Amino acid sequence: MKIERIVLRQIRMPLVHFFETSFSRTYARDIIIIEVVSEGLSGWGEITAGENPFYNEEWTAAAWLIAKDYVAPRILGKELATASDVDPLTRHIRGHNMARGGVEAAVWDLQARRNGNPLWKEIGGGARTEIPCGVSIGIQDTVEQLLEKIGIELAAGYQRIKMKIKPGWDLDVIRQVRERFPQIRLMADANSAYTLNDTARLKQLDEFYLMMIEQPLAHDDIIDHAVLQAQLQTPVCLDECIRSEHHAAQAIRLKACGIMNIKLGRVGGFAEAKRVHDTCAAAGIPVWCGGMLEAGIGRAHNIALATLPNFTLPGDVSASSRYWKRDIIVPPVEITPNGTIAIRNEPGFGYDVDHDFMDSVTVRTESLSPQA
Ligand code: OSB
Ligand code: MG
Repeated sequence: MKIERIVLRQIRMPLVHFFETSFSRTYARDIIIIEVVSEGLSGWGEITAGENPFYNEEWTAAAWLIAKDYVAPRILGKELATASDVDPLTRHIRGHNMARGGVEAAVWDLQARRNGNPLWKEIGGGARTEIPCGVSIGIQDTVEQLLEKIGIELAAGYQRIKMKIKPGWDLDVIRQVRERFPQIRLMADANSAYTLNDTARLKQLDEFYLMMIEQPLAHDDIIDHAVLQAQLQTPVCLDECIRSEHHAAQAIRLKACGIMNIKLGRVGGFAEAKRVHDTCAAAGIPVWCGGMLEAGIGRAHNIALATLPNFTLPGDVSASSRYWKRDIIVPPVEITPNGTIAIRNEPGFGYDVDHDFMDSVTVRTESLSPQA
């Protein structure tokens, strides 16, 4: 497979509701969509970087430059035996996994279409025909608003609730959620808002029998998480600090977590996501698929990823309508009354790109060809 052209496209879409984490509040997303073209077929990917370098070091404007100046030139015009070749060809770019991963995922989608396979099959998934879904609910202006949102998502069928926490929006709020919803599968995501100095406070979480506490400590830390996990009953789940299979193996060796969140972009694409998955599976660490407020293409890639066997816990992949008035794919991603997303059998990522709508929200494009 020879990639003849790569088209970068930036879209801008307002979120239906703002999304607030311990690091920022987002009202609208600027997302880079990747199209890779070969022999009349297109494969599609999405770069999952945020608008600001606050979740990790990547952001839309920088990801555009990395994709254009470093990732694309390393694969354009090369004869690729398989989509697995993209990862080693771009690996010596330090960091910028989301920019690398968006292009890598597009090549997997292209390969799936060439072979007439659904993407989940192409990556070796297919362990389930429906993926279990949870929702991630941001920090709200009031606890009453949070309780109301949780009620709505539970009524829709979602299997677990993740609430964002930070100092000042933690124990008291979780206590009120637990009083109103004593039985639900509940977890909290701190996005690196605490340090080991907060250990006594974090230990108080144990009384709420949470499924897990996600990335309580620094974004680039594994060691302190191991120190914390030894003192908590609540399982620690790692997100930000796991950027590779190597990190996953180190976290497991140090007993830094009981659960891992895998994000396709954060680890640089499907090849590395599968290696993280396999390492966790071998160690008996369950994983789930995280989200980055993706538009439909990234969302569909996450659904394919979550069909690998060790994705046994409900992930953060939920219906398009929770984020967008209209998505860039048709049909939009929907959930069943059981809180699952049914996988699709069409070749590639399984949905159609809504080209007219995507064009209407596009703010810039650039078409790249092999250098002479
Ligand atoms: O930490 O999982 C996270 C969104 C943006 C950045 C980081 C995170 C999140 C989410 C939302 O929790 C997941 C989603 O609904 O896409
Ligand atoms: Mg997280």
